[in-house]
Amino acid sequence: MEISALTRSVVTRTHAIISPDGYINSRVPGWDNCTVNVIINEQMGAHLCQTLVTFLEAGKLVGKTEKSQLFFYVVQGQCQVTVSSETNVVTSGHYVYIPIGQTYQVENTSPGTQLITFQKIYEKLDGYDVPPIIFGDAANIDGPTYLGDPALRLQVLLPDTFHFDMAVNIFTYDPGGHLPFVETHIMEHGLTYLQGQGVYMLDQQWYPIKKGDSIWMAPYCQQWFTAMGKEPAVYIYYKNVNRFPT
Ligand code: UGY
Ligand code: MN
Repeated sequence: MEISALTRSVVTRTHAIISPDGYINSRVPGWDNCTVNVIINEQMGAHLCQTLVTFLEAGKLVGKTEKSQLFFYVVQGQCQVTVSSETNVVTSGHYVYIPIGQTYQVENTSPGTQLITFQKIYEKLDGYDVPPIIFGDAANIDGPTYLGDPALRLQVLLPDTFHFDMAVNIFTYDPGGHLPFVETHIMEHGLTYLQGQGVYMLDQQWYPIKKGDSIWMAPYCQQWFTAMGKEPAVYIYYKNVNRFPT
């Protein structure tokens, strides 16, 4: 029998590992007939919000972005998304960027459809317009090698321009592939594993990680990862970018 007093989840001042075994559902106004797991939030000390939404029968999201922009990625399933007056059917691997001040509806969802969302309060830059609505498909985004290592591939899902103050990327590591050095940086991360497994080092602590796990890394949390197992390890991650370091 499994011992229910154990978990792989860890929450510290500089990082968190959130494994699905600890999920408790939240109810969010306007997000109906779905489970919402708030994975990362300011209550943790973070400056982003990351959720996992799993639709039940007749699941639906209706809302308006206000101060925060909303990005979501379809992990599995299918739904119809309307942002302002633009409607598209989206499936696994598709993503949607909703800038501030836009109405949105996610409907006609097939039960079991899952979305990962990232929300960040938008910091507008003088001289740059608010970014446009984006419907994208990760299958159409190139994945060049990362820092010249053929075992690592990075897909950048949002345009890298000063209009945007957040990036969302998909990082793929072949088994044995690893970050080339321990990163120590001002940007914060939120991420979820879409596939595979490996070991993450966060502030000198070592954690086994696998598909379905999520990680928060505060600014300056030291980070390094190596992929293990028989298939590539893949995670989708958020990063705050492109603003003056006040
Ligand atoms: O973009 C990044 O900072 C990325 N290389 N970090 C990470 O995957 N932990
Ligand atoms: Mn990093």
